[in-house]
Amino acid sequence: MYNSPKLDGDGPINAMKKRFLRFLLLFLTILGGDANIRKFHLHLYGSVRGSEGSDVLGRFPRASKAVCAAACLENARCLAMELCKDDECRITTGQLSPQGSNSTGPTCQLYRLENPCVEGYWDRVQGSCTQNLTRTLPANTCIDCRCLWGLLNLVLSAGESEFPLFNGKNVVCVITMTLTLIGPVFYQWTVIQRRTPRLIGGMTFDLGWNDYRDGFGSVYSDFWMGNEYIHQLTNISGNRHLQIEVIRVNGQQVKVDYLFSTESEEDGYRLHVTNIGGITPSDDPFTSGCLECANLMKFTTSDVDNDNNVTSNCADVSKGGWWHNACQRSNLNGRFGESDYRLGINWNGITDIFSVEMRVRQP
Ligand SMILES: [Ca+2]
Repeated sequence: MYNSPKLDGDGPINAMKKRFLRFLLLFLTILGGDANIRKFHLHLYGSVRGSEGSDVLGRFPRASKAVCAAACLENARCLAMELCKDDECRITTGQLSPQGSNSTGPTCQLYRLENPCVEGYWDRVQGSCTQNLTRTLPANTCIDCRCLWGLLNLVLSAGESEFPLFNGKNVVCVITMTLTLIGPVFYQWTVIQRRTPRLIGGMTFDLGWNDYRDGFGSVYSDFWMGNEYIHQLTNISGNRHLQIEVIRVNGQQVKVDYLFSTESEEDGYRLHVTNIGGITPSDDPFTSGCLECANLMKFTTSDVDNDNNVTSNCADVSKGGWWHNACQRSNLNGRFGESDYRLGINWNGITDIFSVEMRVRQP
C-alpha cells in the first residue's frame, strides 16, 4: 500500500507527476524480471458493490485503470482492484463473498488477477495456491524486512507492503530505489513509527509505558512498533540506520538520516543517536530536527518520568512518549494536527506537519 498522502497532490501538476511516477514504477516493475508478477493479468470479473469482504489495501482517488493496476501489482498482497463510480480505485486481497454482495456501497468494476489455482487463491508472496490469505511465518524467523525479503525470495521493487513477522506482529516494509552509476540500489526499510492523516481524527499517542514498550496502532494508519521491538531491531539485529521523513503541510519533504540504537528496558530504552545527513542543505534548521538533543536520554511516558525537567513530566506536557530531554525540542509522537508546539508533533519547533515516518535498515 502506498503512503498516498505523499503523492495525492491537489493541483493538476501534482496529479500529472503522480501518474507519471506510477507509470514509471509499473515500467520498472515489468523490466525488473518478476516472473510471478509478469504472468498475471488483471481481467474484468464483474460489478460489485462495496469490497465483497476483502481487505482493502489502498484507496486511490481519481486513479486511472492503469494507475490502479500498477498500484495493485506493486503490493504483494493485492489480488484484485475495484474501479468505482466515484472514480475511486481500491486495491484489495480479492476474496469473494460466497453469499454474494449485500453491500450498499458504490458500484465498482472488479478486476481480478488471473491465477493458476483450481481452488483457493494465488499467494504472490509464497508463490503457491492457498485457501487462506493469512500468511504465518515461523516465530522469530525474521525480525526485519531485509531478512523477510530473503526468506521469501521476494523480488525487489520500489513500494510498500505489510507483513506479519516477529511473533505475528504486523510490520510495514518500504523498498526504496536509488539510481547509481552501477545501476539501481534497493534498500529494505522496516518502519517503526508513522503518523498520517489517513485515520480521520487520528489516534492518541498519549499512552503509558507498557503501550510504548509493546507497541500500538495499526500498520494501515498510525502506529508505534514498540520500544522492545525497536531495541531488538537496532541494538541486537543491527538496523542502526534511521531515516526520518517529515512532510510539512506546504508539501516540503525532508529526509534526515541518523545512526540510531536504543538500550533495553532495564536502561529505560536509552537513546543513542548521531546525525549522518539529510537531503536538504545543512543550514536549514528543519533538517536537523534536533533528535540529537535527546541523545542518551531514557524514554519517558506519562506514567514514567525519565526526563531532565525537574518540575514536569515532558510526556504529560507534550501528550506523547519520547526520549524527552527538558521538553519540546523534538517530539514526533505529539498530537496530530495540533499547532501548539508544546502539544503537537514537533520537529525543532516546526509544527505544520502533514505526516511522519521513522524507518530503519542495516547501514
Ligand atoms: Ca520530569
